Amino acid sequence: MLVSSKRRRGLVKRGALSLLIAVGLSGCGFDTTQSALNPAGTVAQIQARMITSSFWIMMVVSVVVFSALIVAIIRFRAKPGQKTLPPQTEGNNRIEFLWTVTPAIILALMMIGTINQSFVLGKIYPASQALQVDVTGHQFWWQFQYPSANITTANELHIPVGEKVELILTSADVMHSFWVPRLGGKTDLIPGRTNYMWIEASQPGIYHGQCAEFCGTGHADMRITVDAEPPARYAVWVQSMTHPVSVPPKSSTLAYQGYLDFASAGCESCHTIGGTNFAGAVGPNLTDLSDRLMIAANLIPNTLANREAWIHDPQAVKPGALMPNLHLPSNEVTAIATYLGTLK
Ligand SMILES: [Cu+2]
Repeated sequence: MLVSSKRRRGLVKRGALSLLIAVGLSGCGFDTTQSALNPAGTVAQIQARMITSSFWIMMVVSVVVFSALIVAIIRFRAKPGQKTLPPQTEGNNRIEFLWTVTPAIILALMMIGTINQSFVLGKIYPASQALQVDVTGHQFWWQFQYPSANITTANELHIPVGEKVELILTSADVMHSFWVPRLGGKTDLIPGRTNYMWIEASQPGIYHGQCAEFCGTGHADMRITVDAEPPARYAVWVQSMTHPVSVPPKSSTLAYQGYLDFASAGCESCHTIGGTNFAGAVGPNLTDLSDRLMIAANLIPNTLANREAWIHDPQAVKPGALMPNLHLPSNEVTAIATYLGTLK
């Protein structure tokens, strides 16, 4: 059938468009902010190298196998009029030997590489060799504690660039999994058990991650931000966490009112704020909150309006959030949100 060139062009265009939509729908994008193939740290680099080298070895194997298959299909297909079977070669010792030994050698080489790297990645670094951070998974947020500096924070992990960080992982409730793809693979946080993983950022930046083990309604909104900073900036952060400015002066009327409301509304029974006597241990530690980029486990930017929305009705912002709706009047909500914005 003849197809006019106009019609052909139309078909090509429609075909290209369908392909584009198919790629889009399959989630196949070019966003590499959470890609294990875009490593930004030693561990992730080792893992990405293992992924790509196995991929290319398998590609070579596939090309060889499929080429042989295609050649066999074309060259040895039945000729027209051919009635008898071609010469049968089963039991050819040389070929049997070759296709048993070759894959065994390839797999053995890959196994040696993998086992070798498993020891590198599985090493547990003591405090003398790496910054230690205790990570506790909660429904649905992350707690980070730095025993050496006596710091507790939530959801945003600060680390110095170029330094090994040993993460000591456990859970306060159900299973979670710590996953920041550009810094390293996943490790589970299991109640009653301690797991270890180390990371080392090779360049400063903000690295995103999320819980990778279904842990309840808020699982998809249980996000992690890692802020990898040059050592001098990291030291400034440590300083601000260990010397927090947490009680607003009485002259800053609204913030001071928020400070009072924080206690009277009962927020302090769940939250700690360093530098005050608010010492609740159920919810995230809010010390230095104004320095955080995001709130609600990195779900929404840390703005006054978002803090108000969150305090006003946490479940509306993040379904499944365990912070109760205290039904506070809006003037109290605004005062508390303003106060939280002053925590440095
Ligand atoms: Cu989780």
